[in-house]
Amino acid sequence: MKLYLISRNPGKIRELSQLAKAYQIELASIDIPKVEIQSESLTEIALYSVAIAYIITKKPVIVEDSGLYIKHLNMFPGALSSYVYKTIGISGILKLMNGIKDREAFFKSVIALAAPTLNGVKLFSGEVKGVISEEPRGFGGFGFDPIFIPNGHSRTFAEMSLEEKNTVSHRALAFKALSKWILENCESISCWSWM
Ligand code: ITT
Repeated sequence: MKLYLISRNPGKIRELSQLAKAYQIELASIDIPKVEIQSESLTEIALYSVAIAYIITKKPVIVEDSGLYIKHLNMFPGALSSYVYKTIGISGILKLMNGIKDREAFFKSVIALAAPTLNGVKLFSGEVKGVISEEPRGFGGFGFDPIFIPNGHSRTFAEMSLEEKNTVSHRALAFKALSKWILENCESISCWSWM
């Protein structure tokens, strides 16, 4: 069974490809623009993105939208994470958090699926709670990984291997929910016909 991923983020593509392999799903990239509406809700963004991608491709497609939510910053940058990373970046976030004791944060991921044999779009999500570190640590991963320490760990996501991050991340939880749903419903949605 094959799914097509629409994303221009190589870090995201690497993680999702490894996850798909583990769940025996063939994941292919498809190079069409990912249209993103402006919204505070990752779910809304993912829903419209996948609907447009499906209209263009008529293939089984997924999009993944994610963001970092920092409690002290009233959940900023949230759905704006990609833009905030490109503008003020990690150093900008650390400046905003300078001297702040409450460093609680979480990552959220929403995966939206559309396919020829599906009635509408299916949505799956995952969250991982953690804290914002005092300084950037590690060189792995992408985006805000060097400043996010998941609860129950002492290292940042950027200090973990891809495999280790994929055992705890928001994206892994959302992908697991997607795979489980496909497996459980494969017969009624003819998932074997997804090519
Ligand atoms: P595509 O839309 O092309 O898939 P993108 O990077 O623009 O790529 P999003 O709109 O979903 O994707 O933005 C997510 C941003 O949130 C991402 O660019 C990072 O800055 C941040 N982010 C999300 N998940 C992350 C993770 O696992 N590790 C580090 N940063 C993450």
